[in-house]
Amino acid sequence: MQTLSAFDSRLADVAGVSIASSTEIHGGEGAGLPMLIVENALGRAELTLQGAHLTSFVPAGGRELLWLSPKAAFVPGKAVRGGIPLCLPWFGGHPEGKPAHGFGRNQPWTLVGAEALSDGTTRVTLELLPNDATRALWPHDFVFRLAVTVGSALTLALRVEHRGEVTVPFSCALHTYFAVPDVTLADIDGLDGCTYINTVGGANTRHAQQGTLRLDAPTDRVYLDVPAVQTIRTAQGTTHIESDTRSAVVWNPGDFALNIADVGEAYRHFVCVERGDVFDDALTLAPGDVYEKWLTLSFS
Ligand code: TA6
Repeated sequence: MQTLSAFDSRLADVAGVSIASSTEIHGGEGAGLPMLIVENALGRAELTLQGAHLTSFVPAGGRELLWLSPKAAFVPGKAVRGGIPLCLPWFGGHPEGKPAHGFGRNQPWTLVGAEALSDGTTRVTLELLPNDATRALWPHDFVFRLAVTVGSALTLALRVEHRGEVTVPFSCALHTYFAVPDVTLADIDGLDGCTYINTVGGANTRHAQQGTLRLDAPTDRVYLDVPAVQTIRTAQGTTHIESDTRSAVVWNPGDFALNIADVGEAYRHFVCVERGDVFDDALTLAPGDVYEKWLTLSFS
């Protein structure tokens, strides 16, 4: 299992970021995964070092914004179900049958920075560098970095530096699972007029979104060239999603989830609104290119 080096622990101590195993926090068997807990007067977040994967964010005095499956397993090499998996360096299926959503979410990232900022927020920075497993899937040098800033809002700033020698296709998404009391009663705004690709059951049809989106059946849609802000409104309040990425993917498997071992009936309690650059909004990275995008989540 991945462990925190003495250097990692020192960084965490300096910033008042604590370290725990997923078994201590979420139960389960075995050693679990190492986690960071980032807490200040404005908010609290949890993440696994594996995948630099947020699993919880609660603004002070507020409610949990992220959905974590009650069946989530914290196992090395397997993406945790819920929270914010990072899908990169490709989103969705791979033409050569490589693992869906890339390898970023399955790899052990390293804590490289932790600081308490003057505005009361706390920032931790994690990094992934190439290793044998990534080279087997993607034979290119790179530096992936994720800076996570925890306050009354949660901001994820992703930086991808392509250090390889050839131009490569690149797509990515911050695959956020939002906690909602009932997915069929959540109003999603900020997509009106956008073109979307319906991919349910392997379909690939294009449509235009009209008005507010409500999910009453299995949904898997890629919205292209979206506005910066989307909202999810429920009886509990409104979640705000803001990003400088171009795409938004809206996913809930509905009762298909009964065939997904780590979701099941719990599908009723989340909706994924994922910001990223995917499908028509995907790009290529030339040697030396740097891709930098951010996502901010808040609640009112
Ligand atoms: O983002 C939507 C999606 O690509 C769906 O098609 C669905 O498969 C989902 O992601 C979850 O993928 P995962 O590999 O985490 O089971």
